[in-house]
Amino acid sequence: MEKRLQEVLEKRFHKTLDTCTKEELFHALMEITKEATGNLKRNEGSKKLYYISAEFLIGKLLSNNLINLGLYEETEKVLKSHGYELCEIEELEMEPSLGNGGLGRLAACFLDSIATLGLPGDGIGLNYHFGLFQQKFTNHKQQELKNPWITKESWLNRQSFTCKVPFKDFTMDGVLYDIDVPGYDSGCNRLHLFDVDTIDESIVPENSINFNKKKVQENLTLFLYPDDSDDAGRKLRIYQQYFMVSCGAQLILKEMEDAGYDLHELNNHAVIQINDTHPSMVIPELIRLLTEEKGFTMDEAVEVVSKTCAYTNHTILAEALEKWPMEYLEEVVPNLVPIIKELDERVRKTVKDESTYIIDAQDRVHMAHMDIHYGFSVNGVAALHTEILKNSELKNFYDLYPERFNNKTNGITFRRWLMHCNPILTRYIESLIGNGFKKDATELEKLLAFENDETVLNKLEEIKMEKKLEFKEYMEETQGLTIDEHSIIDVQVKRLHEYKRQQMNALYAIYKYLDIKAGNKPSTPITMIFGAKAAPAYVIAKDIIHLILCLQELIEKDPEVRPYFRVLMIENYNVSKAAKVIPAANISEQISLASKEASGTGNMKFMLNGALTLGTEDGANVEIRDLVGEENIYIFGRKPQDVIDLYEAGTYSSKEIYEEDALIHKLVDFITGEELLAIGDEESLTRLHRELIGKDWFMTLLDTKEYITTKEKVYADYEDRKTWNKKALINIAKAGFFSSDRTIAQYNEDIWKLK
Ligand code: GPK
Repeated sequence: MEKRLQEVLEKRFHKTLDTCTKEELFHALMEITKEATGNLKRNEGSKKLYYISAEFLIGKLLSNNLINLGLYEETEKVLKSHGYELCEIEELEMEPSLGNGGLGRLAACFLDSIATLGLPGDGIGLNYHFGLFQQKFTNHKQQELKNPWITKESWLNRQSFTCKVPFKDFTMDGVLYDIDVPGYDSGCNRLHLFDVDTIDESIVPENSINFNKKKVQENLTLFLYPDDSDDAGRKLRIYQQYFMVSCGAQLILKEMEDAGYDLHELNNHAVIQINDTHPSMVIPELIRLLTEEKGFTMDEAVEVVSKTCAYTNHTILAEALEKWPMEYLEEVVPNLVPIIKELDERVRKTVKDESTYIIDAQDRVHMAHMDIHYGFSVNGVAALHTEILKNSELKNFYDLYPERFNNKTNGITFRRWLMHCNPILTRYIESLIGNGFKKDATELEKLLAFENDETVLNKLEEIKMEKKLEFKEYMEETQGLTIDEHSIIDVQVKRLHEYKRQQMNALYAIYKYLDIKAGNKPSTPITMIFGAKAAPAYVIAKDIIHLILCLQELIEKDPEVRPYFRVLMIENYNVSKAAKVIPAANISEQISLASKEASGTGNMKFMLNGALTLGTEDGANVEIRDLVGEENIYIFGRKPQDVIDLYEAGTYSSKEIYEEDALIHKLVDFITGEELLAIGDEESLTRLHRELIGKDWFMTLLDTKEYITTKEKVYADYEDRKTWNKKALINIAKAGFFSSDRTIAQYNEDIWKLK
């Protein structure tokens, strides 16, 4: 590595390792890493997976690629001997922001594991120039800025493949950029990101994310639609989706033909995993291409496509299940309309249950319905989630096709979420149980042998302290906030959504503030950390951010409270920041309304890094509890079935709770009390107050009391550090199940069947 680095630095900059700047070193390292990845052998086989997704939240790649190539430690040593830290150099990389949250990050973890398991499988998506917006806090509010992440030199490699995508009024030329995806000690796959050359970045002004939505040729791949819940700006989204699937379908068919396969046997050589409904139009698009260009009859095309496509559902929230008005499709993709109608007709001929039709009585096209009728597999992302799909949300489909339904509990790549973000913990684990866990995560269970070993438990605590100090330094540099490393670090980081109930955590903060004001000082100081972006059009979500930032301000300025209790919000929470805060956390907040969080994956990252979960019986929290045991997790709140029944009965009234419970009344009213009104915006705080009392669709007040008691218990338990450390060790030891290598092995075993 040293020799190669010197060569590249000399050739490109006429510098050496001792005279170059950090930027030059970064560029040289990137070039070498790209070259090494490009030299890896491609994973191959007679059948190939295409993972098609509107989002791939890959994060920075330099360190992770070095890890996967087996070059990380050597590089670190070489740099150190010349006075550099690799972690400083990696800061220079821009973070690609090609995803919103969990769904996009999952796709990125999956790519890593697919390559690592040596399976031939490529990602297909879009090359958004500004990706997801960048978040700034001004006047205690979220402000959105564009995020230009693509630099002159990047991981993107332009390819010669091009294709034509026919819209109603014009045709667009798709071009392709690839990013190499090296497996850990394995071969390499690719992430295919489609783009258009006519994009005009200059139509977006500085300091905003506004642009003319009508000029599709110029704006198509500018932004990732910054919304994973509601649906404004819809037509552009249909343009994006169709562009993605048409380019993807054309690439797939070309690769199949180039390999010499008969397209009538497409399903023997390709499998397409549809990541949520955003890529669903790949089904009618493939049928269109096969019938219009490849001489297939409709029957033949429908049959082979149905045997090739599989669908993953990531939510039961109705507003996130896409339903496009037929009118829009007619305006944007008229080519697909007759095919979608034909697919719907075929369902109507054989199925009585109208609730499963693709086109409903209001002439809306239900994308998930199309996926289920014309795919061979439907999976949920955690055991509980899949059960809810089968028994309630998608029951009518389960009755029709029980054999298609299966569960694939999510996972995370341990390369990024342990080896990269927590090298000291990784090295320590290795010293205890050897390095087998890096290839087989279940070997982490060997740590259980040390659950009563005080030296080991103390060392775990020391490592946590070291990660807290690193995080402290980072927060100081980036936001000028000085964290107390001796405090208990209690973290809720994830997209801002009412169902995730950051507002309940904020009510706890109010409770604690008032309690300290009343003279009850916690024995160990508490630092509550939030990090969250809200969809720009999601008003209440932004009000919740406002509330948290106002609380932060109130407490930071209060010398009576600040030494004991603080509320801090990480600005522009993203993958890189996740990798910094998660290893520093003691408590992992997973407090969604039971039944609403399909899985969660942050919960897995925290546990792997030795934080204890404070959570509801929701998503993968249930599986975490089953693995670690009741005594090593803090579960509270209404159970999923109770919540489902409450919605069914329609009897939940937050107003009743507010009026009958004096404590809750006081906490909620604090939102519009004089302290916060002196800091924040009256309109925003009043709207949130009104929402919590008048609607509270995600039942915050239902669980607030039990949340407060449980959290008090967690903080009290932290005082017995030995027991706490033992719980942390058990969490790490049991995290192996949540490796995405396991998840991907199961996808392959049950769905993809690649060799
Ligand atoms: C689910 F439907 C969606 C969506 O649009 N975006 C998104 O990030 C998440 N998700 C779920 O909310 C998580 O529970 C889950 O772990 C994640 O997808 C990955 O499956």
